[in-house]
Amino acid sequence: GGGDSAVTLLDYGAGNVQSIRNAIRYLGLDIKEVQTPEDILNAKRLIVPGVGAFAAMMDVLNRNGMAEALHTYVENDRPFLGICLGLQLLFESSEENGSVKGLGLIPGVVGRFDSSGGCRVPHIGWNALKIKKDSVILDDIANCHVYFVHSYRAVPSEENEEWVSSTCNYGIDFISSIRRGNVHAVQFHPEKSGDVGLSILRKFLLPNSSITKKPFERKATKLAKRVIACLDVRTNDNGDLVVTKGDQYDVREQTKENEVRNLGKPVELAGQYYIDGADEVSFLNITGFRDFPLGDLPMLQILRYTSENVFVPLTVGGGIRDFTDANGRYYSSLEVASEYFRSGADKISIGSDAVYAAEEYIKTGIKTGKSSLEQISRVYGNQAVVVSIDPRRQYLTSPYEVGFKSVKVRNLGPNGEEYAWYQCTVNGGREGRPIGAYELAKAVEELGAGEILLNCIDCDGQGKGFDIDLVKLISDAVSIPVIASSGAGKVEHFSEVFSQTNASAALAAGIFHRKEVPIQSVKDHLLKKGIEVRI
Ligand code: 1PR
Repeated sequence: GGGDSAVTLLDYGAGNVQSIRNAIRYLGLDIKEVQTPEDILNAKRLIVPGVGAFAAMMDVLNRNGMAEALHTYVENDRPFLGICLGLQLLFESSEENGSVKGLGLIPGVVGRFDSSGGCRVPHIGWNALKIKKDSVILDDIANCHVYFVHSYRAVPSEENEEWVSSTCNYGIDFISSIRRGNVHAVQFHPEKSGDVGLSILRKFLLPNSSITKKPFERKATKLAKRVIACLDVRTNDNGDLVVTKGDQYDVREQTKENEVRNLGKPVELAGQYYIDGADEVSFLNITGFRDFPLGDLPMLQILRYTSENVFVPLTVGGGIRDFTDANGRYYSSLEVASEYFRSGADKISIGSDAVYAAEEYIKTGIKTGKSSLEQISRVYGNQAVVVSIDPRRQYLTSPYEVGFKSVKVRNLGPNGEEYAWYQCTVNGGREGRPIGAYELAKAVEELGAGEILLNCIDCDGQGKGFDIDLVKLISDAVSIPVIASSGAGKVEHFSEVFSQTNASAALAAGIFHRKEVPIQSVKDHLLKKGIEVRI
């Protein structure tokens, strides 16, 4: 493409740039990819997205002369929109990887959020903006939630005051957007912020467009609790990829044919959940442990199609590990993850392989840097790596019966047991491992996980509520966000998990697939209970 309807995009080879591409195309514009520094200087409008690590980005930009071109472009007040790292690079330096120099256009140093004050790091989720000045692209989105995912931030000061157009509070007030003249940058992800985000992008990309929309009427004040829709995907016996849903991980019907339960088509359902107000959509390729996901091209195809129309974060899991195919070709887990990111995933989720990595780490006390978890988080950042835990409750009469962390349970076991530990499993719950959910959670946090997706085999598909004992145990053990999963049956289960534990998000599958409880009614209920959610 070219001409006036083209926007220039700088892809320096890290993170999920696919999401921003999809949003630009959705708004009807062509994308011109930056190949040389001249492409930057000649751009009519330039977008610099950013997910990944600061040092890796600056390294690439400095080596190929792009940093200098960017400096000139911004200094000349040309139309610019930086996103996330694309905002951070304008500052003097970042502490992300030691101390690394940025472009130095805005006074200030990008530092890490402090988790000691009770805020979980990374800052993941939908938070509210405090608009500081007229910023054109943010006009009419005051009081809206927008999606953040980052561990580093710049803070407002007297020196950078003239740049700051909005701040956001997460433990401290940090800079959520800047604007001076034609130069804009945002710390959040407009491409993942639903209709609000698309409206921000539209204002930057199509400043003269005459689409007048009525302003959003919302009441955001702080980080919202997230409601996530999960799609367990697998091939059925006819070879079609379907959304399925198990009872305690058994996804087959209790009929003579014993067929895999089919609850719908993945792309269609994900699109519907986005429209219904899901804050995030997760795909779990539940047979990924035995089928190689890159051989499973339909899964990549599902991601591609879904991400074209779904502008909230997409997570994909299943089968992320090193693999050697039938021809002896070796694929690293990093290659598998990269393929998922390229196809439109914003986060990847690791199950079985993280259990092995944690066991090894606990045994040796050494971080080898070689596990899939460590490798992927080093390249894509912690915030892009979720660890999915599949624990099974094991009752105990005494907490000293095992060497794993146990809890006093609210509901006694079948033989009146008062305690339980939560045994981790691999391969979709098929094999129990000698490690507890508590030990695993702490180990994977140290190895670089940015978030925990906490399932519970006992509760899965039962509709009797989340396992509060388990969610409390894990969300109190780590300082990364925890997603409570398994067992949601009615709206009250969501307020229960948010009021009784420190979960940051709650995930459900069956009730949404069977249309028993609409996402909107979950949110209405949470609002009524005084729990902030994104509307
Ligand atoms: O081990 O890295 O290949 O990842 C496999 C992934 O697939 C893991 O995230 C694992 O949780 C998931 N998985 C494997 N087998 C199953 C199964 O059901 N047989 N599904 C499975 C996990 C749990 C949630 C479910 C919630 C909510 N399903 O995804 O959506 O329990 O359900 P509900 O609201 O209906 O109760 P790897």
